[in-house]
Amino acid sequence: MQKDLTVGMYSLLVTSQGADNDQFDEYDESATSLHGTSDRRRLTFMRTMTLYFSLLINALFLCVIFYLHGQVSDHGLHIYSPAQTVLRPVRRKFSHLLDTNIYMESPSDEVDQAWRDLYNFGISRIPRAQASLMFNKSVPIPGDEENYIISLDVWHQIHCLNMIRQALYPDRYGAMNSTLFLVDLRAPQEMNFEEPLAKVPFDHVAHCINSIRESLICSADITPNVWYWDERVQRSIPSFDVVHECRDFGALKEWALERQLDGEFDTTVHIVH
Ligand SMILES: *[C@@H]1O[C@H](CO)[C@@H](O)[C@H](O)[C@H]1NC(C)=O
Ligand SMILES: CC(=O)N[C@H]1CO[C@H](CO)[C@@H](O)[C@@H]1O
Repeated sequence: MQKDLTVGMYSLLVTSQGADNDQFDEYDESATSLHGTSDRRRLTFMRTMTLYFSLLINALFLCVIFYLHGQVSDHGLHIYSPAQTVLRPVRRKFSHLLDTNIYMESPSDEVDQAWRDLYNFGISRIPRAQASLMFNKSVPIPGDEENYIISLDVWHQIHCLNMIRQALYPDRYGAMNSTLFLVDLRAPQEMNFEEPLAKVPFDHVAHCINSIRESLICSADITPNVWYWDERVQRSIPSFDVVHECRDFGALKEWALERQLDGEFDTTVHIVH
């Protein structure tokens, strides 16, 4: 859209410049036949000046277009998030190839807890005024209709990575792939309460792999990884422990903890809003 506009404005400028020159050529021809060489020189001078002036105007317009275009790119598409007020860029060095941490250890209660601590506060309650600014809308909380339910996608993505991690250890966590949703997506009037709940086939691990894939493609981290010369092995080795520009995860966690929805959310109550 923005690009089309830019190209459109640019071609308009180019076209109008062309039209100016055509007009000038016509005038130049008739002037030459009527007057002498001094007039002709003056005309040549004026023609040159007009050309420079035209180029200058075009250059100025291009600067304005690139400036506006740059502004749009810098600020993204403006999809509102209620957590945007705590976004702070931070520098964060990623792990070295041979580093280890608790999230990489083989499963234990401690490891499970460490993973849960990364996301299990992620269901949030936000005021109606903020909810109304969102691109996609959510629903009010039954019994607390001035507030709406949301969850920042970062918590969902980490939960999904944890699901995939757990799928690697079926002895401890069971077969994650066989997780079926015990929800009935039939309309209430079609429900036959004699029958057990319909099981909707839902492959949680496949969903999570797809979700993380979409998230990575969406955020597309362009931090350059580097190679370094290792004297001992006498070759260049790729390295991932470089500094990235990140979002302040601690600030986002604090944001979510302050707004954590406590208690149950009755999903069967429809509030018309
Ligand atoms: C979010 O908005 C998009 C674009 O209008 C729409 O296609 C999608 O269905 C919406 N999702 C939800 C859950 O409302
Ligand atoms: C590897 C594994 O557990 N696969 C199972 C995933 O779920 C389907 C359907 O429930 C089973 O048929 C697979 O054996």
